[in-house]
Amino acid sequence: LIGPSLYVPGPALFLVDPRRMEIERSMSLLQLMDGEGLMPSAEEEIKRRNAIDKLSKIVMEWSKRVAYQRRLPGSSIRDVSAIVLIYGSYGLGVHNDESDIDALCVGPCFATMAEDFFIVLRNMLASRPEVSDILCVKDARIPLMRFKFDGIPFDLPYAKLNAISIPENKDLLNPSLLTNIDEISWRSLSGVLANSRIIQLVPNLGVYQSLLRCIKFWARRRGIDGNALGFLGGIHWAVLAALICQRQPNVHLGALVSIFFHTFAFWPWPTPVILEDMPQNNISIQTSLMPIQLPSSPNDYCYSNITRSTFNRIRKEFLHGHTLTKDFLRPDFDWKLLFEPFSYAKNYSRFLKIRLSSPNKDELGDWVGWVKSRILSLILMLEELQGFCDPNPTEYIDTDLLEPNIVLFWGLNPARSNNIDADSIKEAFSKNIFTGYEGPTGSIELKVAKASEFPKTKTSSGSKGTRACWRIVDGNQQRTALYSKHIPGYFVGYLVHDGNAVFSNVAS
Ligand code: 3AT
Ligand code: MN
Ligand code: MN
Repeated sequence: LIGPSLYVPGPALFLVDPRRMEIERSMSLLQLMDGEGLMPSAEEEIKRRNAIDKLSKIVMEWSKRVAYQRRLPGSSIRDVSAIVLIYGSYGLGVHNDESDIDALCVGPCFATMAEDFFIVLRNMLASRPEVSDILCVKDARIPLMRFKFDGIPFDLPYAKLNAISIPENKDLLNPSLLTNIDEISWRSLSGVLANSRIIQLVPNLGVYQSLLRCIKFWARRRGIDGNALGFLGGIHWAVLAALICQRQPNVHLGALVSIFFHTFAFWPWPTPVILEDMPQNNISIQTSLMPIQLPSSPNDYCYSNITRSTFNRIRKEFLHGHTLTKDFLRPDFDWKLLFEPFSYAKNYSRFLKIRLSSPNKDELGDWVGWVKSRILSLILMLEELQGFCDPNPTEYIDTDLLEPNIVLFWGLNPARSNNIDADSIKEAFSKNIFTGYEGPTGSIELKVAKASEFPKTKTSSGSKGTRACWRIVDGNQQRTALYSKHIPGYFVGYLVHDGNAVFSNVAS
């Protein structure tokens, strides 16, 4: 295996029955995780199982309906089938009550993505009372439908196999079925294949699941989870955790966590993280700062959006995690410190506050989804202009605003460089990062905010300090919302309205 040498605990660790201590530490970690609600509740599990069953039935019915529309003979229609395969965190058994369910719809050769999946199946889903908030993400690397089923968020991509009837789960990985598949279907299948490969590669599934749960919890608390904003996503954490389990088959959870941080604190990036060795000449050229092999196609890497800034943030967190866990057998050791939430207010003096709102609740989701798809461009641009830009993956609701809204915060600059102003944001607009939205009205406001304005909780913007003068300009009318308190600073307002976009820069 490529990478740094294996972790060998120093002799000090063996002074007092280290094995018993290790077991004790592992138990206390599991207890802490349990107390944090990281394991799904039995009730929620049943709800999820039911939703998956119902979705499977709908997808099966859909395949028959499409076969009928295609005028397949009745005898063939009997054989036609489509199935749903679960992958992602749910498929690995590391989900909690808040995770989405990643379900792949696998359909027959005649059911097209553009028409049958995105129109026929979409409409079938939309007509069900269990389904809400359907969103079709068509031009992504992996196109998918996103919706809630019985309130549970689903991601549903589509793969088309070269067959009329799709066999149940276990036969699907049969190579003969996986020939002559189009590029997008192949990409969509990769998640399912990656999961089954990981499960084959780890020596003890239960221990692996606990380690991965723990690492994902840590990553969420430290604000470095999520591919969309340039951090590491579920698949990346899954591979990193698998590597540690693979290398240390006989080690308890507590020690694995410590080894995890030791390993990645000193990992010589861009040396790739590889679970399965492949003939070197086959591996594609790595373009990421943190290349991580994709388990389903060992010649490839997990798709990554890591930027210079997120790369540094993640590495700092690995190092911090290592500092906290290297002496995990110490008598006064406490796991709690590891999961302490990252303090944005302490680490940055100013933020970029991005507030998205819509007069109509039903339209907010589309608008937020669209803006988020452009956010990476904004991050890269700000990084270019300012040297770095650290996104915060947590979203907030501004309870002061009457319209449905969502607030995103970015750490802009630590105390050493205080001179970031609205000009860089203005530049973002001049580069048209936020133009081209074709949905209904939505507005976006960007403001450089002070650390004291940073919200304390996820669901409220900490209204005490945040009241400011917001001005929204849409070309024809100016709407100024005045609140009781003023905070000096710059504000750039921007409203997308029927394709007309204007921005203004107001010093309040
Ligand atoms: P969560 O518990 O949902 O946060 P997850 O592992 O389920 O973690 P996602 O829902 O984001 O993560 O993604 C579901 C799967 O989609 C995981 C992986 O098989 C595939 N996938 C996601 N992002 C990538 C990527 N960047 N490269 C390759 N595969 C990916
Ligand atoms: Mn998921
Ligand atoms: Mn997902």
